[in-house]
Amino acid sequence: MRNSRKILFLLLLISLFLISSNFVLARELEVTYPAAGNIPGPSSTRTLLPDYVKYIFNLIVAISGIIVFGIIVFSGFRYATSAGNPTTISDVKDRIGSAVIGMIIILSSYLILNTINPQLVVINPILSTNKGVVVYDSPVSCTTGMGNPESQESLKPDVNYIKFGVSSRTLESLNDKAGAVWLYQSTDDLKVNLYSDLDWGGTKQEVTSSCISLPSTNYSSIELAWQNPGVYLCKDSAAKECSVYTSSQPKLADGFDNKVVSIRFKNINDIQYGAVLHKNQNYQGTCQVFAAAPPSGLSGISSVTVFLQGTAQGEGVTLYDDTEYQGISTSPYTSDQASLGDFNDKARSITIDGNYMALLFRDDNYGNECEVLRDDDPNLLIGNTVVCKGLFCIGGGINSVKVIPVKK
Ligand SMILES: [Ca+2]
Ligand SMILES: [Ca+2]
Ligand SMILES: [Ca+2]
Repeated sequence: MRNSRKILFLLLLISLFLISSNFVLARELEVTYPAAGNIPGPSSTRTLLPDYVKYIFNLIVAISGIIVFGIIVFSGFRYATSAGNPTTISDVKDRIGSAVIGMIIILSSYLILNTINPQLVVINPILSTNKGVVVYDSPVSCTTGMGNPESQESLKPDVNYIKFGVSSRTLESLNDKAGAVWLYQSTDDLKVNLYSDLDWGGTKQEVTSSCISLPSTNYSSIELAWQNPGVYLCKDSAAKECSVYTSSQPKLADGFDNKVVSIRFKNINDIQYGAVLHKNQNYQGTCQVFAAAPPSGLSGISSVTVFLQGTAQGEGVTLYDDTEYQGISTSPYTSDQASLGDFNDKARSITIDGNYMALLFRDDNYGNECEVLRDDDPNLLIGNTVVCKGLFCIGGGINSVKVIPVKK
């Protein structure tokens, strides 16, 4: 009897989860959103999945909170009127226990989703295709088993090796030794130098072929200078220790979160990169936009929107004080607006006509929470971060806008 009640209650919660998910997703699709959970392609700026998860989660917590509250009130009432009947008391305890367990299950499912999600959405051509170098601590033959460090290891069990995707200030983990270097998956777009001292100091040894066996010299640091076009986010102002981005990433490469101090752009022909650097993961928090390398001094960067610079064309960015492009609208902007004046905090939908990308800011002078939009949005209250309402949102609404010409 008790067990069947528990099962019934869990089933109710699960079906609520499913019903509310479908309900929210359907509503999102109604307002012509891209399909939920789309993995961002090279041209996409936004990852919608975290927004959906957040939205669904909030709804479920609200509904479950009401249910749990209702159960506790009802159980409390039954307890008060039980007149010490042991069956009623144990039944009441049971109900409250089930409600709490249900709540815990919902909260942990969110934690799991939240943990898995960043990995689902991170794709970086360079960082995920395992391009880089393998450095061996003692000389190995370039002809035998070089294509696969694992087989090299089986040939010579005492040889240690480490894979590098970006420069390293130290080869401490190889006891400051490099006996051989093998470049894998990439030869054209990567230049590799070994240095006798830490921090790329002392004498430099260029690695000129895809595999090099070195004399028994000690090396203490390695530089991987990527040549391919993209946005380079670097841990040092000399731009030696960099991760490369050719598409927007809700999370920086391993070891680069909050560690980026400088940015570089490598462009080819008519492709010119630009980047919006966000303080938080998933393109949230404050942001700054760059189309050329600034002096170093960046800090706290956790995600990046990569775009291609374009020429201004089209009407521009228009804001409306109602959803679905209704109500009073601003005149189309083709240049930055440090304050929207009377229109501050009023925008509820946005259209972008032509080759533009819009950066929306919560405060005047491009301050506070920022959000990048490339396309029209009929409802800035759903699935967005910059416009918010309620107790926990101070000054929630757009006060300033940057209008950036991009290639679409
Ligand atoms: Ca950060
Ligand atoms: Ca929206
Ligand atoms: Ca505001």
